[in-house]
Amino acid sequence: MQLFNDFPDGNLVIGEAKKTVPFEIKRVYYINNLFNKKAVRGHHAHKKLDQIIFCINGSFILNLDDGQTKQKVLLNNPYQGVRLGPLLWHTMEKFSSDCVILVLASDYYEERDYLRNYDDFIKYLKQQKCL
Ligand code: T46
Repeated sequence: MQLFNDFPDGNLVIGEAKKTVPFEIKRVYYINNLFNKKAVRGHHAHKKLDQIIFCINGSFILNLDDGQTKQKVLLNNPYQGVRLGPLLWHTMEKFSSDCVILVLASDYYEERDYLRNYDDFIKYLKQQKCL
């Protein structure tokens, strides 16, 4: 992403498909109204979908798991996204009440691309010879 830092008149952040964003963007979605302090979203992995996830306001914790290694990432910088590639089990939690999440996705919504059960995720990794 490209940042034009025009402070005090505001910042401009730009992403261009296949330039600063490493794939063709077919879908954009955002998540807000994250007032429930106990909310945990995600609990899934994608088979093929590539995504970049940004916290464009506030903060939250992104938990990543590739079946072998677990990682916790604090997202609190609107200028730095995290690549959320395929076959990464992820959950999102500890949202600040002003949190706004923006996601750039490489494909249209397709429920068949989701692995929403952790055991199925591990089985799928083994089938794909990733484990
Ligand atoms: C992801 C994380 C970061 C649609 O119908 N179209 C869409 O484009 C999306 C994103 C969702 N939905 C439906 C599917 C569910 O019935 O909206 C409902 C809530 O989706 P979900 O529970 O998957 O929401 P999150 O926040 O757990 O996950 C979302 C994305 O779905 C997922 O791809 O990687 O954000």
